[in-house]
Amino acid sequence: MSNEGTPLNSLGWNRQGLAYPELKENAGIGRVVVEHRGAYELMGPFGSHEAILATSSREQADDPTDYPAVGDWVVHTLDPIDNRRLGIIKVLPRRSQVLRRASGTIPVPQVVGANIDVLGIVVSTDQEIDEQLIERYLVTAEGGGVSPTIIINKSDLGGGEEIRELLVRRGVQYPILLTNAHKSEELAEVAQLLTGGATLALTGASGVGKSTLVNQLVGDSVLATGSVDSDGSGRHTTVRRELLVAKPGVVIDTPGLREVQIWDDAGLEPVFNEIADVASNCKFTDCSHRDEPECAVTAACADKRVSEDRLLSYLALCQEVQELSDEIEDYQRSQRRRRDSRSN
Ligand SMILES: Nc1nc2c(ncn2[C@@H]2O[C@H](COP(=O)(O)OP(=O)(O)O)[C@@H](O)[C@H]2O)c(=O)[nH]1
Ligand SMILES: [Mg+2]
Repeated sequence: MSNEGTPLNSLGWNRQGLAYPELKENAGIGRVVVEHRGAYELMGPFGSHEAILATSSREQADDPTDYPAVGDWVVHTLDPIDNRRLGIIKVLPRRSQVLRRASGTIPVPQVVGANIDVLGIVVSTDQEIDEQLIERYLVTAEGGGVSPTIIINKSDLGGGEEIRELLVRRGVQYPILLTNAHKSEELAEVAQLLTGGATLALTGASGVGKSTLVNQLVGDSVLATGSVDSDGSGRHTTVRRELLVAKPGVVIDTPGLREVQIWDDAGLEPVFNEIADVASNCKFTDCSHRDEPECAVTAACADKRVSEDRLLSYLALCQEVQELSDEIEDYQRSQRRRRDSRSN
């Protein structure tokens, strides 16, 4: 592992809005560039290092979101704590995060990316466009305080403008960029997203061109491209890092973002604001916009002020959130029961 230090500002520290904390001797600050099974790789002024949680921070982590994630700023020891790896003492407060439901049967959240300014939702002209999936990503971004931008890649193959029109006509109200990832001179608008040390995370289906985009932004072929398995396995990659310096900012190509089950409803209102606006006129404040009388949303849908596709997408996500919150409640109840029976 290279031990050349990277200045904090090259990693986007200036965007974090944190005063440099007072550190004990023998401690430093780094950014998490990849996480694998409870071990982390950090980059910072002290070089690139593998790190694990120090006991103190393990004890303080009582929620899955307390653990470090790619993009986090952490305070770490300067010396190994297990002969090999540095210890992560503390995760610094996040300015934003991308949350999803962790895979597995237990309903718990997982931070797949932290301190992200822009989520680039990448689609490509040679793949079917899934508007509902795009909306799911938009909700995920908004819910975590991240600004989304839709990137329609492979515009050189044609059909990009049509996809843009489709999304605009549908009612998607976010910036949409057309790109050809093979031509760095056509990526000025994407490069613009890195202004001022911003962190741009890219998400989207396999094969849309995320790694090609990252390589162009970094200015080096650091990530393998081509027909990669959805989990990126079985391929040689030149780096294992997910977070890369792309002056003046930072880019993240996070496999964990490729599947998102939304964790909460925070992002629904901003993404579907035309529905939220009308919904305030429904007769019932808890109207589900399905079959209640005097529902302003179904009325708006009937006279085409709200698109039916958008409403269906919105209702599907609402239902998903509802089911998740029921599941969380069940889970917490069973945990309480288990605790009670143990203490009796
Ligand atoms: N024509 C065209 N091909 C592209 C473009 N961007 C990426 N590709 C190709 O699409 C394939 C998948 O790209 P890759 O970056 O690995 O996609 P990822 O799975 O999203 O990371 C590769 O063969 C790239 O060369 C583009 O803008 N135009
Ligand atoms: Mg890739």
